[in-house]
Amino acid sequence: MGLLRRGAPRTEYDESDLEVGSVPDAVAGPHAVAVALKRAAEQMGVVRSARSLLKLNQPDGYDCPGCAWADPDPEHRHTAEFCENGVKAVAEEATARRVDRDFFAAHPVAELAGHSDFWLGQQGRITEPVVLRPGDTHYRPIGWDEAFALVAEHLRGLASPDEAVFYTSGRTSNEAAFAYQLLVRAYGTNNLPDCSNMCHESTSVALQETIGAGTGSVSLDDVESADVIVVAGQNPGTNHPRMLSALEAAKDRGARILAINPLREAGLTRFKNPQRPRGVVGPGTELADLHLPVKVGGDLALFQAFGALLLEWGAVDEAFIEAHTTGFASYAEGLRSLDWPTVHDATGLTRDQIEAGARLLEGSSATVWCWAMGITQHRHAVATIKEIANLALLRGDIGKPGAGLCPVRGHSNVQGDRTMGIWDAPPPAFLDALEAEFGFSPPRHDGFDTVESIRALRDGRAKVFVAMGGNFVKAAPDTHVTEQAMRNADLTVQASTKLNRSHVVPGRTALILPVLGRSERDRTGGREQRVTVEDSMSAVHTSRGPLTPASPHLRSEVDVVCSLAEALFEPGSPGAAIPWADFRADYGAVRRRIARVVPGCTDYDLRVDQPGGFVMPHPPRDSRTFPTPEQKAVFTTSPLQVLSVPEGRLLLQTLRSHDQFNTTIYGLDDRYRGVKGGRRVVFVHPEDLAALGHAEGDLVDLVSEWDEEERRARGFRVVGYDQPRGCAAAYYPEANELVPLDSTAEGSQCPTSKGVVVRLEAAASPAD
Ligand SMILES: Nc1nc2c(c(=O)[nH]1)N[C@H]1C(S)=C(S)[C@@H](COP(=O)(O)OP(=O)(O)OC[C@H]3O[C@@H](n4cnc5c(=O)[nH]c(N)nc54)[C@H](O)[C@@H]3O)O[C@H]1N2
Ligand SMILES: Nc1nc2c(c(=O)[nH]1)N[C@H]1C(S)=C(S)[C@@H](COP(=O)(O)OP(=O)(O)OC[C@H]3O[C@@H](n4cnc5c(=O)[nH]c(N)nc54)[C@H](O)[C@@H]3O)O[C@H]1N2
Ligand SMILES: [Mo]
Repeated sequence: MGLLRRGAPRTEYDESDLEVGSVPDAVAGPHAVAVALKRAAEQMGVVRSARSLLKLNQPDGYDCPGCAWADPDPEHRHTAEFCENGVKAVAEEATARRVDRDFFAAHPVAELAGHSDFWLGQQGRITEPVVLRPGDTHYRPIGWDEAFALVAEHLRGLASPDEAVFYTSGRTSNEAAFAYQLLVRAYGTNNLPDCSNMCHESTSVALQETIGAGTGSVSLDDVESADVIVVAGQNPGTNHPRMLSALEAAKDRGARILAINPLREAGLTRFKNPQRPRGVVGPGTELADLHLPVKVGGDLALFQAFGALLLEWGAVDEAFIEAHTTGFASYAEGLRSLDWPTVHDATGLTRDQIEAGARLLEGSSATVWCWAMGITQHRHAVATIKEIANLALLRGDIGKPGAGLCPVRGHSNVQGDRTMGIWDAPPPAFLDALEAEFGFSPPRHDGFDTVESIRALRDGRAKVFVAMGGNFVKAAPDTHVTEQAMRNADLTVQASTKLNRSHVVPGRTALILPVLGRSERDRTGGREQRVTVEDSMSAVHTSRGPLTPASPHLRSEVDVVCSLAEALFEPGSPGAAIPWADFRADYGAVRRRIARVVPGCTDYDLRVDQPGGFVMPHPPRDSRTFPTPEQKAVFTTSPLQVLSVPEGRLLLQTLRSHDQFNTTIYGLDDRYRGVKGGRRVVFVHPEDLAALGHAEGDLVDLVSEWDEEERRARGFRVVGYDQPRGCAAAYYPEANELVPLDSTAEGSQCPTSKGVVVRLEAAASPAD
């Protein structure tokens, strides 16, 4: 370690360094942690690394800014309660590199726009507010008060509050999220799109309809004590590495794991736990007992087939069905006529493979269903998740120890943000509670979600775009359309920690407001502040960063919201009556309002301080009560849909490499898939390659075909990779330009990032 120095930012990468090797058969282990610690020391220095990592995910520390996987009980936490990718997330945020006024003076925006996302992110933390005015070539420093006045002036000048859009990325704390939605609704709109519109929205819609609650029904204990755990459309080895420890604990107790994934993801097949001696020297734990390599988009058919077999075998919990559900008869009726040839066509699986999966479920005394983006980002995602709910209901697997629904969320606080009211379609009861508490009439019509916001900006129906974190331009689908939409805006405002693509695709006027990150001490109002977050299993707890902020000019997100509100609301207006100064001075004042407005948050300010926090109520989990209109859990019937792909085309999914957090690129290696030194690759089955007249290593353009439109992403290297025939994979966000804005999930409007019809064409030139 002593030899490691804080390196200079790495420069542009060159895809000619790309190497493709073999896929490892085990993940994690000491090597992974060593890689991560080296990165941390490079970015932060050794002392800052140690100080920050020892507080990560500890009861008196801060919540990891990586994924939303739950923490063990305080007494079961390790001193080092983090994973390789958590260390990378902290290193990225706590880096010692800085983007200051000299940096902006040296680099015109046009030049910055020519750099890769990797390069932009590597430049360091933004240190003071900057503005790009119409006609200017460079961002220039601006004072905080002047910045707030500028935003307020734009917002007040709009013909309607619905001409402004307020995006949130799921890292925002509960306090900031609550204050933000309050500001936006007091201003007069529900235009609160968030990253979950591109993520688990399909889950929220499906679960709300079937069990009456949009969140999962399990605790970490349930996962660890399950008999069978299904992991569908999720790559935990990369995206939720701490989940592997829970899977390992479950296996130690005899659980079996069913992996459903077109790819044989390394994390699911073998795991070496760096926390345990056996993981360091031994062979590790074999995780998945059965892997079903389903075709991309084939899960709806697979889950219907599971249902049909379980019904045929009489493997159903009749007492549960009778007491707690409705709609069973028509569900069972629908499955009796299941069209098996279509099932095989859709799944690419044989009857034997499907039966093997169903036998696992049949023999299980308690099943936990985990899923993520491989399920939610398809045209028929909502229907697919409703089938997961059907299977759980069929087996009585809700509200029972060791069983339940476990949508594995992405961003560390995406679930909390929704609980706090970051929602373009808020439930009327939430608006009633806001109205009663704050005495203004919130808008009652739904706002714009992510896709609708892009359309509105594109068409001139929205003119101001404000982002509380995230990288909207790069995360959203249809990159060229989204970029044009953003450039159409009169004003774009980004509250950010690091530079990203959204800063270099500005509106006519653009502001960057640099904020504190999760790892930093927050002394807003002259006192030590803490914030709260909610994890994927509805546990709410506090988070307090240990590090000195990257710059003395940074403000907290709560401060930014409150200060903007003070600049925006004219004296005498309902928004001005809200005590923004009190909120900023003491976040406890926000928490006391949360307690009175948000269901399940009684005594919030007291309960979050219990060790490990508290768990949000969840009627299906807690008491098998289902707050649907029928007051029962609802079996649903959905038509069997198959994603058909014309001859000579492939169905492309866009996924994450092991070296990124969403649009933040940490490095260029996807170790678990054998890729080194590059990201513009497309994974295709070797026989499909031969059939399509391409060879490994060829340079191709990916051309997406949708509704008679074509979109082209240039210069991808072909990598032969085992997966069902007819499927392909490329990395997000490089492939986002292929995802059509109007291609969305039915019922949730989530972009279909995992189901894009493409053809490969020999590339005329390398990537532009
Ligand atoms: N290190 C790291 N951690 C992260 C993130 C990150 O970028 N980096 N992102 C965070 C966020 S916001 C999220 S939402 C989560 C995402 O976590 P994941 O959902 O695991 O992320 P993806 O890489 O999109 O992986 C999707 C998986 O689904 C599979 N898949 C694709 N299509 C299908 C299909 O049709 N059926 C089935 N059964 N499987 C399919 C893919 O092969 C892949 O294994 O991770 C969070 N954690
Ligand atoms: N094709 C395709 N597209 C996808 C997906 C996919 O699988 N395929 N996945 C989708 C999913 S699941 C998601 S969740 C979205 C993600 O969409 P976003 O949440 O918008 O994207 P991120 O890349 O997570 O945002 C990173 C930026 O957040 C800022 N940031 C980091 N920490 C903080 C903080 O503490 N405060 C503030 N204010 N800013 C901070 C930094 O400036 C950083 O550059 O992308 C979606 N897009
Ligand atoms: Mo996500």
